[in-house]
Amino acid sequence: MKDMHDPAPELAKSAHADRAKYDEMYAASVADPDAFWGEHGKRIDWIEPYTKVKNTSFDFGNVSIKWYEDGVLNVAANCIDRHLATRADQTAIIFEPDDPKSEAQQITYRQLHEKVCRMANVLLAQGVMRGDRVVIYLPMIPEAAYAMLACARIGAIHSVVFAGFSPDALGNRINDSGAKVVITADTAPRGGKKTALKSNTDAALLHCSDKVRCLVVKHTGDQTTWIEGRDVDVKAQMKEVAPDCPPRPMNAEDPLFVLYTSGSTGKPKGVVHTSGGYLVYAAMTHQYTFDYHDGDVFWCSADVGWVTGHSYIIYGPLANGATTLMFEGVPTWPDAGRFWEICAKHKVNQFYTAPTAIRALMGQGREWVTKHDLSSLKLLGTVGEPINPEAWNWYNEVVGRGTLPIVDTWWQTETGGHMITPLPGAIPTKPGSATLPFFGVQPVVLEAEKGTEIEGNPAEGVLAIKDSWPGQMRTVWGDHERFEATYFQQYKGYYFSGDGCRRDADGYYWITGRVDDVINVSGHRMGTAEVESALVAHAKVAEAAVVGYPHEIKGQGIYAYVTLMNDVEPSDALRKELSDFVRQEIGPIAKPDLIQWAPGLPKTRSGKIMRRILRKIAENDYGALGDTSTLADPSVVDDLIENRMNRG
Ligand code: 6R9
Repeated sequence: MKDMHDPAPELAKSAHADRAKYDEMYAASVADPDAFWGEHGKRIDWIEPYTKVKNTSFDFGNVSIKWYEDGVLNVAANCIDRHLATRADQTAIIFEPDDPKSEAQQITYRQLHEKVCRMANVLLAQGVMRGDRVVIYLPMIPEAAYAMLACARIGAIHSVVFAGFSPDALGNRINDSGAKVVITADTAPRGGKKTALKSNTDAALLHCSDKVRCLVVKHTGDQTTWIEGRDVDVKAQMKEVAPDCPPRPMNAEDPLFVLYTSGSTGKPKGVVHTSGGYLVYAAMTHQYTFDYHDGDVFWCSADVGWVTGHSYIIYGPLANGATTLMFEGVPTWPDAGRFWEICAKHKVNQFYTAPTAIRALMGQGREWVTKHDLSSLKLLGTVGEPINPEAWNWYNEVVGRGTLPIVDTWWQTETGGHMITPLPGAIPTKPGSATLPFFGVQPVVLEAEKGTEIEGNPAEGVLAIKDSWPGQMRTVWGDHERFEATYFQQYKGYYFSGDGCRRDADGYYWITGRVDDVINVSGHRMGTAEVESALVAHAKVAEAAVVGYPHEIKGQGIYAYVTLMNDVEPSDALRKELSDFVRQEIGPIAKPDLIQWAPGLPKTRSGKIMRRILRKIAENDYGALGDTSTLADPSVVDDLIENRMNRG
């Protein structure tokens, strides 16, 4: 196993950046951010050019982030209209349906323009105005892209909710964002199974204002309930309205979308991204990190319900005039070769996925990969969680023929785009390291307790960022105080990522995972507090504590310690009942993998649950519990160890 992989010399020559260029651009980006981003902001079209570039403050109590603040643009026009003169007949979106026997669709930029305009006119006809929120609860189908871009076109703010989320989770997001409209589909096929999105939406809307309209994409044609006056057949309406809709001029700092993500406290927070800086950053990272060139076919296998889908299926690629692939299905259905079959079929050039998918496919054997012609592939990428070196090496050897560059991209919903990542023609990679910062990004390693910057290498601590970049989130929807408290309070003057990290002797960054109460299940963020509050909402549960534990495929699994009400008998049937309950409250990804009955939880005298201890027991590492002397009742720990669920 090699620990350093150099960029191929041919690639260094043809890539957007080689090492010298990276060094030069990086140095310029941090020496004079105004000049650097002033120049690179020109990569998109402005209706009125900006005269100011950066206006940002990380001072706790006065955090304010503005980029290009007097510029005027339209994001949808940047992703569609400006390409029409040169690439109207080029494919913008390739749609690969769940069922491999159904035909793929190629949607050109001209067709995309018409669909988005029609969808925008449908929204306008429903009374959606600039600044209104639209919740999108759709499968991975072209209509999801049309809906997002239609919102951008008319200045509405979209909030995409992952189709795997439950009615409750959907309802909470509709209410928190104050959405006027929700766009859904009849049913969503995925891996050969169907999710009843419309009936989930019906259930969610029972808890929302009766003014919320429900736009339904008839995707499978399955029968659904229909409420006259509230439900609208989107495809039928799209045929009725005009095929053109002028893009609305928007300020650079007008919100483009709100995306809910888990944090360390109970309620998911609405991460707000605005128009100008976000688009510049998504487009620039897409071009440089993936070394995207005109004519390439780019595939990001994420769901549009996650930030990765926003930035690297929709906004980054389309702003660059790329051909972007949308896949409705899953990597293992009908068989473990599906990803590679699609790469071969559509001659994919750059492929971007998550370590959890790689680990799941690794176990199925290399024939599923090698029987497909993957010669079109030029680059591989990963995102979502730290990639273990075994998975990196398998990806490299089996999929990448030992020669393709792998970009391990560290970033977050909050950051809008890649933050720490190798550039493929410039930076030698090491399996498991996200390597070096993107242009304009100034990472620092802080000493966790004191919050002081650790200078020199190697260093280990928590990862923070010293100054703003254009793709940074601006606020938490409706709660700027929470924004400041979450990211700027603990370490004054920095953006705190919530991740731990180490910087090695070469200055390379290695992300070690979350240091807060967030677990990363298959690359999806789950707040332990969210799962806990779902559990305690069950009538038989008195108390619950949730932690992560190492899981072979998912990266982290969900381990729940549950204290039952006095008169309740524990049983396996009750375990299943509680799991199903969490699934119903939040969605399948939040379902606990292991539930341990806990007669008591380890608490300090002030009543704080000592999660450190619970984590150790869940990791089956109970020999090293550390100091337990502050526990109110140390004997509960012995019981927990004896009845631990993970003995692997
Ligand atoms: C884009 C995305 C963010 C959290 C982040 C970190 C983990 C993402 C990673 C990674 C190690 C990588 N994470 N990429 N850890 N290496 N390349 O995933 O956004 O869903 O908000 O999650 O994911 O812990 O803090 P999001």
